Amino acid sequence: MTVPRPSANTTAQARGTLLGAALGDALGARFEGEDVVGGPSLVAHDRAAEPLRYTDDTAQTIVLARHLVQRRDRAPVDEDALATDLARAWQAEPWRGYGAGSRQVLELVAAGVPWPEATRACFGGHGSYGNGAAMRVAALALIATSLTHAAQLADRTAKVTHAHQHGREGAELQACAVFLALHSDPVRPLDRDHYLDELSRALPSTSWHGRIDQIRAMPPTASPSYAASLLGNDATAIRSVPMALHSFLRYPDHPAEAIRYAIRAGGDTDTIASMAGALAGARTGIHGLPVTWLERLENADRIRALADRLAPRIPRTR
Ligand code: R7I
Ligand code: MG
Ligand code: MG
Repeated sequence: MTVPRPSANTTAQARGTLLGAALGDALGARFEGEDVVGGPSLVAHDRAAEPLRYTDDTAQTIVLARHLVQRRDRAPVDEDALATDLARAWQAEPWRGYGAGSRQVLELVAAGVPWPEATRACFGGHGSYGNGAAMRVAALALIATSLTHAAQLADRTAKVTHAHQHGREGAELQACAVFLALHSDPVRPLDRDHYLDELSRALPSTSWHGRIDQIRAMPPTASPSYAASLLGNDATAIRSVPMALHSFLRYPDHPAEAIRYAIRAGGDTDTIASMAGALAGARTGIHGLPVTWLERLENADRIRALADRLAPRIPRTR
């Protein structure tokens, strides 16, 4: 098979996607769990010189990106292998701040329990509806050939840790949202209504349509805390992916502003900012990300190298 040569644009966008996700995570990590994040403490953190260390969000994003690179021409997702890869990553770095449900699932998988069984062992047997599957999904958007494909791949990667329908659909929504951002025309202003219409159509489940309508109805000047009061800002998928989407739609051409807005909403700051960063970074490419942040980011070279391996697989749509 001939591997298409990446254009400067696809390389920049692949880098923007993965590094945008990592930057949001690493910047937001310091504030995870705080109700409200004040401007001054965010500015101080933003301008500090210390390294930006990422959390489980990026650790798992890297696992998935590496999985896609390693599988190359084969079916892009192998659920058993992905579950094992995620469990190994958790074993290697259990201190990255994993959610309680994911920790439990990955511990069982590491002990040899098949993932379909392990995922049902938590939260009373119905599985997790946390945002852990959504937060790691960005790389899938780089190789997806359509919105439907993005949603299908997302579901296959989500279910190895998140059995609950909402945990899986959150991943579908985020993968589709990154796909649309990646393939949006960077020269024209993003058409917010059209973008949300496409997302509504892409998701077979109607349980998210109400959330998408809430994003659509959000006043353009909504403060981060007001938006969080309507859309949520916790570690469940249904109360975090919409907030990330809204943060991106506030600043579709300014990843740093989208990330800052998401963090100022408080709550699950690393994860919401990571998802917002992936969305905005996919649209602007790496050139939209602040160099001063990239210089401080842990393992930035490794993440960039993974993006470069996936860039040739971004389908040309324009
Ligand atoms: O989804 P998951 O990996 O969590 C990701 C979060 C992100 O914020 C990361 O940055 C990291 O901090 O963790 O892990 P889960 O524990 O499965 O889900 C996250 C949270 O959602 C849980 O800890 C619960 O608070 C909540 N949750 C549920 N609560 C009640 N019943 C998820 N599923 C349920 C449920 O079924
Ligand atoms: Mg985290
Ligand atoms: Mg988090």
